[in-house]
Amino acid sequence: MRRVPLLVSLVAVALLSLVVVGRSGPVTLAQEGTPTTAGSPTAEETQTVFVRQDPALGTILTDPNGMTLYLFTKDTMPGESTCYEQCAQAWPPYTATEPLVLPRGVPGELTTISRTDGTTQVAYNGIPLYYWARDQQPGDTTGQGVGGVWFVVAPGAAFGVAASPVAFPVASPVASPAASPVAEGTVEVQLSEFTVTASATTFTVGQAYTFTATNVGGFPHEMVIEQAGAMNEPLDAEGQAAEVGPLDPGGSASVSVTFPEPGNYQITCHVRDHYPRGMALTIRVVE
Ligand SMILES: [Cu+2]
Repeated sequence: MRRVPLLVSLVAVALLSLVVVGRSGPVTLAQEGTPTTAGSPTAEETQTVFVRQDPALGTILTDPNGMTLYLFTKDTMPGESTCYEQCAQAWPPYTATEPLVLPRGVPGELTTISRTDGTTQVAYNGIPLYYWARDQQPGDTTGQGVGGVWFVVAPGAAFGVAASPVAFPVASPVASPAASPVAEGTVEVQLSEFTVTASATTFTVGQAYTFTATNVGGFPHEMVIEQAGAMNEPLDAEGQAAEVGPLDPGGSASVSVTFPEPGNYQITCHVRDHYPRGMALTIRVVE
């Protein structure tokens, strides 16, 4: 009589253990890499540079807020900056403190440069990284080509390699056309490892669009539509969050969005560390 409840509880404990084990090691997550430890800062917050898809320029490096980072072709020694005083006012060095972390899967290394004012500038593969003072929002790339010596930086870029036209070693499977404003209608979004592409990237304020996301990759992905540089703060879409998913591979879902004001927005996936790894496509909304 007494042994029955004991057996039952043992079985219950065994089942509970199975559930816990099953939760800690789903196959899809294990294949993708080390899971983020609960309670630690999220992977999105611990990367020094982020990878972003720009409709016109392709895959580029930004700071964690989504502000574009540039290289200066007059920096001729790896790991040394020649941009000071007036130059550094227009092109502020990207400074950060250790530890410097590259998103997983992004080739190369980050190092530091000790500037003469004591600040620490970040270099990628020896390339000193800068902001452009006239970029106002995350996703702006107005510094590209200025003076013929300032250019965005692609993941995998090597020091001293001609930067224009920009080559993108981490290529998107499908190019995102830099479209003019589109009419009201459906926008096809493709999610994969680790890019977001869309059939249109320029939109009009106040128009209703239906964004249909399809997961063409091999891992679960979601689609979040938000202000450029936001960290998983979806827009309001008719009283609901402008997000769908996570979608299993092959899955598809839609959300309707009306952009409230002009500016830069982004289509992202915030599953795990997909956002800093490149699942962020800048889109632009105009009057
Ligand atoms: Cu994803």
